[in-house]
Amino acid sequence: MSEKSTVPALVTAEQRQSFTVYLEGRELPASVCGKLLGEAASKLDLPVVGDNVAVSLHDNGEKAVIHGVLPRTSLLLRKEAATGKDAQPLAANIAKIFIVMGLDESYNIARLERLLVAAWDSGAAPVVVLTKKDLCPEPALREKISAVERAAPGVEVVCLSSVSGEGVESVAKLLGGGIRCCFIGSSGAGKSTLINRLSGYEAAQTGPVRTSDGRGRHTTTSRHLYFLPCGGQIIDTPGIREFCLEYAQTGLDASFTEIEELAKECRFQDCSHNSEPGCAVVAAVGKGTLPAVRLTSYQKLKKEMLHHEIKTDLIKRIQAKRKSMAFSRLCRDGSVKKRKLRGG
Ligand SMILES: Nc1nc2c(ncn2[C@@H]2O[C@H](COP(=O)(O)OP(=O)(O)OP(=O)(O)O)[C@@H](O)[C@H]2O)c(=O)[nH]1
Ligand SMILES: [Mg+2]
Ligand SMILES: [Zn+2]
Repeated sequence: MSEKSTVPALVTAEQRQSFTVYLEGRELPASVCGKLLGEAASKLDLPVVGDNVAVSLHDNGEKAVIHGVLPRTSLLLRKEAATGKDAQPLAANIAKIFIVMGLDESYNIARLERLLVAAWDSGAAPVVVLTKKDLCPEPALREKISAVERAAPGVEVVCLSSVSGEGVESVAKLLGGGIRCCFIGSSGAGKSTLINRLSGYEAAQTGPVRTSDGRGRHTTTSRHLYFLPCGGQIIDTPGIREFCLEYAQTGLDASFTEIEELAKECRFQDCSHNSEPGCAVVAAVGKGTLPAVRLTSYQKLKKEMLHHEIKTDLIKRIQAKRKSMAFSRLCRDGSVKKRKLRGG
């Protein structure tokens, strides 16, 4: 059988099992070949938006079949609640992750801290984008920006209004050089509106927030990559309801660099910064050099992470035990059958 000739393409959209790929200046519908589906050990082996893939062309070049995924430079994963299920890949090969948060009801520091951990963990650099500046007058604006800067040490913070256009140019600048980025954030934060503002036309569908509580209506339902006039690429994602942290120690350390730095001075190497003697982190809170809220957030996320690790490990252990029990049953049944065949 002759081997199919393949060409490189970029995955630009994903809807359940079907994809859209970009090659030679146009977008084509694409599916995944049976071999790739069959050999995939988990979702991580299947294509995701931002992936460079090898495709063969069919139906007079109108359809593509994906045969392989090229190695990734970064991968943003969304961990679902600790059900033991695989993490869901959201976007691949991204240089920066823009965490989009509105300065309206969508403003939430605890959620931002959680998204920062996930972003750092992906291998891409996070940027915080505060939208709806037009809805937040001073002095609340200054206070909100300061709290964000405290929660995101060493991370660039951009403040803008997609309605007036103020500050939008700074996002376009960050996309310079044609880099690929991804927008994440809660529903209604203004991710798709900002993409439209950067595109110069209504590329993405947007929807109003609920008047009762300011929450979004989950307007964007699938991931989609947009090519922008500034040369950059943005992957728009649906609003995230929950983002569970699991095995994200690297991301946690990168998000709380000031605590990691202080922890080097703690008397005990495995100090939990609770009540151990000689704890430099607790001492910094006492002196007022580290805000108490930062330590509380760190402890909360760390506790949650450890809890999920234990729970997931427990699920894995139970699954392994079930498998080994099923295997020994199979062996036992096999020997019974053999004995019967031998007339034993
Ligand atoms: N006043 C104001 N409204 C904005 C701004 N950015 C977005 N909005 C409004 O916020 C609402 C939600 O915007 P979307 O862009 O659909 O939000 P999203 O983050 O894409 O939401 P999902 O697709 O549901 O995840 C829309 O009514 C927008 O017009 C802004 O900078 N200022
Ligand atoms: Mg949207
Ligand atoms: Zn300590």
